[in-house]
Amino acid sequence: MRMTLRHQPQAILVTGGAGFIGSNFLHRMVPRYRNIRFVNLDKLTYAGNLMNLRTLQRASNYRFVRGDVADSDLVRRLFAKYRFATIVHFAAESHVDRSIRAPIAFAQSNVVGTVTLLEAARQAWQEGLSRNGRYLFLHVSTDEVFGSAAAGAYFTEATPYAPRSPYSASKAASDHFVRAYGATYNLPFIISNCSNNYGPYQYPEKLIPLVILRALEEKPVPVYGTGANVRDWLYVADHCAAIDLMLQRGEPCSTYLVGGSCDRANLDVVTLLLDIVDEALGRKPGASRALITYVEDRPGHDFRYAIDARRICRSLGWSPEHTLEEGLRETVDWYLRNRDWLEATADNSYRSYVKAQYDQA
Ligand code: NAD
Ligand code: TDX
Repeated sequence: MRMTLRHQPQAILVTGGAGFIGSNFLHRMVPRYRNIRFVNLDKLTYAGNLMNLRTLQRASNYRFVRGDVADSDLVRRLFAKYRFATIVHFAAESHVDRSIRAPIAFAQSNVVGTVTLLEAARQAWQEGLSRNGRYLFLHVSTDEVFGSAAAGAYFTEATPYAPRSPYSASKAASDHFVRAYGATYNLPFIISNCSNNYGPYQYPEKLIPLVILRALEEKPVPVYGTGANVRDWLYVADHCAAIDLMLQRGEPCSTYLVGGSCDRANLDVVTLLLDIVDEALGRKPGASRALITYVEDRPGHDFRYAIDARRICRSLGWSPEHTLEEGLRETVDWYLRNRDWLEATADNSYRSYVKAQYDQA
């Protein structure tokens, strides 16, 4: 299929494309936009996995570069070589629990890394910055920058920032830098603040794949606190479709909130997911619910996230195509069909990480 983006770039820099959302995004975009070259810059931290991109390796419009977004020499060289007019910036340390244990890596990758990319873009695009519209820095951020939503309240593009974890503080800082480059240097940007994603290729430290893996292994499924915390769940393919639309016709120098209109208590989501796993494996209905184990709560655990996505729905015609139950069924099905991925990914760091936390309990 030959498709076009508004900016008609010849090459797009995608950062963090070996991670969960980035790899899903590349699976969508590389075959759709064959006239655009996608260059994936990824450091391959514990969360990056080239197995996520196996089927793209031979695509003629795809390149992989291993490297750090905070490496300014490398980023400058890539700009000189490929003359990117668009960046889609996913690369980040993304797990809240890790940010509580070791916050410095979050400041380095999420803040310094983002500023390094902005600076490289500013220098490379200097000549054309007054001609708004030729270039675009699309920054993939999170709803966690808004802190915890009160009961019945929904985040909008006007909600003030109130991050409460080292992870969300680092993402908030990166968002501020992006807007500062827009205001100060006319650098055209779009910020997307999205809610919790789930789906294929998600590293099994995050709730959904963690529950699936623990259920397969018939091991305790850890639920923080009472399981009453609320998240707004979105199937990853729906998030990727939203980013695609932002690239096609998003308004420069603006923000879109993206969410599934699906705010649910963790315990309800875990129970539904375990029931789906039981059904898929032919286990007795409800059998895996017995695995639910309440564990110590996350420090500073944001109670509720909930998105009002009306802006992107109205202005870009986006809406999620998967209900939570459909998305979870597809996800369970994918993990069951891709046991080799799960085994390989889960093998080293994940097992010791989860074991250290839960298996002695
Ligand atoms: P992930 O942890 O699965 O993947 C992150 C990727 O970035 C990995 O491939 C990793 O190797 C790479 N990376 C990390 N630091 C790097 C660096 N310094 N240089 C180059 N590459 C580096 O994360 P994800 O869940 O796919 O999230 C992607 C982006 O989307 C992040 O910016 C995250 O904040 C945001 N986001 C995630 C969610 C979610 O629910 N997962 C929701 C909203 C927003
Ligand atoms: O074992 C667990 N038990 C549990 O009860 C884990 C890992 C999580 N939880 C709870 C904590 C949260 O309330 O489940 C909820 C979801 O947890 P995570 O999957 O760790 O996601 P969250 O902390 O909400 O952040 C995610 O969504 C927003 C991503 O990790 C971020 O990168 C994204 O920005």
